[in-house]
Amino acid sequence: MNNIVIFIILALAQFDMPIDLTLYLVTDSTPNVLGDGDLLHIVEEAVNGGVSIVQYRDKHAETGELISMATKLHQVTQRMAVPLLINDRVDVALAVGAEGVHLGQDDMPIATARKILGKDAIIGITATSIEEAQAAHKGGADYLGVGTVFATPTKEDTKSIIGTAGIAAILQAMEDFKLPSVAIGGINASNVQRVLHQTSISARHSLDGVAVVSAIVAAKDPRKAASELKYLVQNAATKIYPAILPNAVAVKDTAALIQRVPNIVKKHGETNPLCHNMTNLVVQNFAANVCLATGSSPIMSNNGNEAPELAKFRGALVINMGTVTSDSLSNYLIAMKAYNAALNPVLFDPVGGGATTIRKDAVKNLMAGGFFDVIKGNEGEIKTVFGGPDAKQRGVDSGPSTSTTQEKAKLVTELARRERNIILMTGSMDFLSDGDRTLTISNGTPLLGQITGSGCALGSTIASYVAIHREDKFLAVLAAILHYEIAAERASAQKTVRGPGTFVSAFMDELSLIRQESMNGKDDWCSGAAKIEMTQV
Ligand code: 3NM
Repeated sequence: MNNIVIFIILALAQFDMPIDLTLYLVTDSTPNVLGDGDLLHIVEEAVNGGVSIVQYRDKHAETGELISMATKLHQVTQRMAVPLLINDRVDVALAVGAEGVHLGQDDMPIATARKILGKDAIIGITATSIEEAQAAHKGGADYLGVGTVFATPTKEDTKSIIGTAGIAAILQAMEDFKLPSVAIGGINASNVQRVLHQTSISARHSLDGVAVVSAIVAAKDPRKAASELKYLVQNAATKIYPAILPNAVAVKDTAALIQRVPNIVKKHGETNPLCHNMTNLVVQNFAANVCLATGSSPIMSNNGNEAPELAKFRGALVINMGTVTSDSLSNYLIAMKAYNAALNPVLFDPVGGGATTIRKDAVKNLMAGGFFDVIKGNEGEIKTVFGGPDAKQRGVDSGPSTSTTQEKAKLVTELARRERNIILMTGSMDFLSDGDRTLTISNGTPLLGQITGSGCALGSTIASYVAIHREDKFLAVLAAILHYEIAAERASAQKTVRGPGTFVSAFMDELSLIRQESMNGKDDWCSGAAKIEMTQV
């Protein structure tokens, strides 16, 4: 057999295999993305770097031009044994013998395209909603392009930005008839692993890959960009921001959880982690003192540009939206990216998140801009993060609750499952969930509600605990809460405490004493006082 025949057999065999969506390149010939680059060369480099499937997308070229470029691209992709799909144009795909097409919701119906292209052609469909995804499956699509994940300058007329939560909802709805799926919109090397983590409902229901335009086409070195993205996609399977490490056991028994807490408090005191606070002006002093008393090393810096350097330490970042200003958001985003990239934990306290349009938008932008290991807030704030009709809030306080215990437990559990992180909803009873375990915690004292910043300083305490106990972040958060709330109980029980003023100083002392007791191997401060209960959702 000569080489050409061997090559054709290999190429045909390749397309009988399941479609490999790991790294899906969509081309763009507009000056904003392609610049003065040579598309043919870029595609060749990208495939060499690891792109597994290519879609030729050009919304402006005339038919003749499309056929000419598609023919050249097809020669490249055939040589490299990856499929070439044509965006929208079934006629062009047919003319050049491409392996298939990618169709939008307003393009030719799948059945018609199938009739024209035949049963072996690859037909992909763009889906923005569960309904569109289900219709595509019914119509016989071979894969889905789901999005738009994040707003992107590459395509400004997208139907809707659905975020990682929207992608996860589509994947979940397709549970029974899994169609290979790839996400698109604003994906690049800095967020691809988070996208894969947050959309992966389970091993069975996760994305098969990601589709990118500018992250490769506009890259200085498309081969390097593709190879880096491929590596990140393939290694995201190890779950980059897990709530619990694979070798750790998710302890569910409350007595066993309580038993583990003093040791974690000890470890926290011994490790003295950095706690980087981007917090509001009202609580900076109080939060810094709480950090010192509990055993972390505080830095209060709202300048995002300091974060890349600070993120090199194995500490944690707190983003507390308490006094959000016009330039806060960009600083938060820079800092969050730095901590995400260093795989150090980030805690989000969406203070007053539902109170104004500016804060609601800030919550949305931050949720799209990075990964939060822990989101902590009162009921109003957690409802804002969850979204939907209940997301209203007056001021920064939660206001009277209208939800039952079961409803609150369900809210935190669903949000933790959706965001694939830890959710803490504070109140007279706290609700803590990692999506698998949901606890209520009834420690604390009403005096905590009479001093400013007690919730914010709890956020700082939690963040530094997560930094030192990454193997089970849920347990780390529980340890921080118990340290904090039992200290408050002990302070409030003292004879010298007559109100909020004397409470603050006694509270600082008790935070420090509990740390010292734990470092001396004592655990009775916790075992006799912790009031936690596991809730079934
Ligand atoms: N389709 P980038 S978003 C081609 O949502 C395309 O269906 C989208 O470009 C959709 O990777 C998009 O540069 C552009 O953000 C994606």
